[in-house]
Amino acid sequence: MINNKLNDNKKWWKESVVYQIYPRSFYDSNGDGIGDLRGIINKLDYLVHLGVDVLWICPFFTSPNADNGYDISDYRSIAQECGTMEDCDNLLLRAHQKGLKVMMDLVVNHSSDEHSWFVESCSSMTSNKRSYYIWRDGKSNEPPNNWMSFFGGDAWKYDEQSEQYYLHLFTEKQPDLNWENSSVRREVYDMMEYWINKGFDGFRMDMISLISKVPDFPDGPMMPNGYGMPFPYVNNGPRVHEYLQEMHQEVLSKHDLITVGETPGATTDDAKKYASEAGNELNMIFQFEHMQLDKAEPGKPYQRPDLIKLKQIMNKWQTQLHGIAWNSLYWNNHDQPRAVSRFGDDSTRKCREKSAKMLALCLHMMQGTPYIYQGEELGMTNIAFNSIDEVNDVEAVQTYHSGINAGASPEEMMQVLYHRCRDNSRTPMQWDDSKNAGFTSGTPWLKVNSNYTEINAKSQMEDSNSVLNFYRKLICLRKQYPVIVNGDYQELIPEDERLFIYKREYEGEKLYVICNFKDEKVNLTLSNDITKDIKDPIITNMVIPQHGNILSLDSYAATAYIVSTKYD
Ligand code: ISL
Ligand code: CA
Repeated sequence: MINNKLNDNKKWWKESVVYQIYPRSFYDSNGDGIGDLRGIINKLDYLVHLGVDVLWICPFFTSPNADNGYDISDYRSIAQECGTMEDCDNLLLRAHQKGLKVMMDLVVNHSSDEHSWFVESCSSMTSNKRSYYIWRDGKSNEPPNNWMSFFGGDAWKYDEQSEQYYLHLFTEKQPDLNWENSSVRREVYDMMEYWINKGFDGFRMDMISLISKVPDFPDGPMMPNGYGMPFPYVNNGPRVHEYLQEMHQEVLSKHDLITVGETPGATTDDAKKYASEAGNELNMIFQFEHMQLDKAEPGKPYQRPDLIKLKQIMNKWQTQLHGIAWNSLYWNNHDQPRAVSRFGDDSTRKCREKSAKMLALCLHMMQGTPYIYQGEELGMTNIAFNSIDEVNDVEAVQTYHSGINAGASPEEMMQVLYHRCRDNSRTPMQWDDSKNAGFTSGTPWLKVNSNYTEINAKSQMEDSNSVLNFYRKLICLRKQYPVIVNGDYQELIPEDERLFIYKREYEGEKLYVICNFKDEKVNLTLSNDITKDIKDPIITNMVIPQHGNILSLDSYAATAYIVSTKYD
């Protein structure tokens, strides 16, 4: 009998794999050293070959680039270095012709200070744009409260002319929009419609959990550096769900879109509100818990993510959201270090390739929509910059200087950045082994990782055992086996410090996933039931010898089995 409830919940974005593009670093079509929209068009066949369904393209709108496009000065025009509106139309047309959907980045917690709204807002206290932003009086020559911006320093900037302060949770060139003002919300919804009409199929919503602030702006909990933390008063604020429900009613519900909200600090309970199956806000969110497991502090050895904790987090999200809300699955993005350098092992070529595949398998077999960040499918790694002069990332530069001011040495701070810097994932895409990894014929805006002669798309296309081809296979499997999309989730041996093993089940199909996260051989003794179930793996990153009930798992071994009991 067909289960109507499950059928109702069948959605294309649940069955899709998303590929994230950081346009500046993807492919440069005109030799100015900066990736652009035509560059993406040039590489569409690569993406089709990989098998992904949806592209998420980071911001390419007009911007002074204080934060690489996350500071937008005109929401309806294309940044000159990225191309033209015609390029954008062509990109949508070509992508759609090839069966790809395209989602854009919606950056509306803040705009650029060079946006005409902000310029007008500053121009006079009586301008009708004044309340598009968050202006407050100071307290006896001090800012309105003790908040620190997420990138360091005051979260308030003084404006001499009006003698008031404006709020900026990120850099001072990113003033926060005032969502309390219904005209601001209307502007945002109209702008979304504008891009939907052009053909965009969805939105990744930047820092969307920050759009509603506690109205009286209380001081935040004190941090050792003397600033207060704004987070408790700005994240998941009092009206955030009201706003998103309004956005849903006004815009999202009228179209068949994919939506994902960036929501740092979200718990599974928050996710059930933002991304409930009932569907009156978003399709899914990016949670951050697994991004907080490692620690890089000046002068201290780097602390890798702990597998037990990682498993607990994944387990929690997999089980608690099942049937209630939808997960997004990711190991990295343009703000995070490279997955293989952080959760895997990039110390040798062999370890890198094995562990990159292991991570891919572990994530892609879970329930949720997987996101691949450009270059992850090649096993691209972190980069060791020689000095801060080579770093572009505004957050990293601030971190570096505040570390130095607090007494750390440049070497210690560069070590911290080696593990944390957002530029780790922003180095140019490694297409081939020619100069600049084939990314540009000019001078790349950010240094290319010198390992491109060994890690690049061209050589991996030709090698059936490559990380790239492993990703292709994983994507194919998702289309083949409904258990991957729909199955429930149960973790096996949660107390094991080396292995991550889980089982999923759906309508007579069972899926077993076995991953060795460690650089050591592990003999795994299986129960009789499981031994009976597993025969030929549907995918594996190496040959895994089996003797009776024992699987010999070499370092970073990863394998998955599907058993169908449908016809038993
Ligand atoms: O991921 C982080 C740690 O390195 C965060 O500080 C990150 O910057 C934060 O998650 C915000 O992300 C988003 O909004 C920022 C922008 O700089 C990021 O690139 C974007 O993804 C402000 O728009
Ligand atoms: Ca260019």
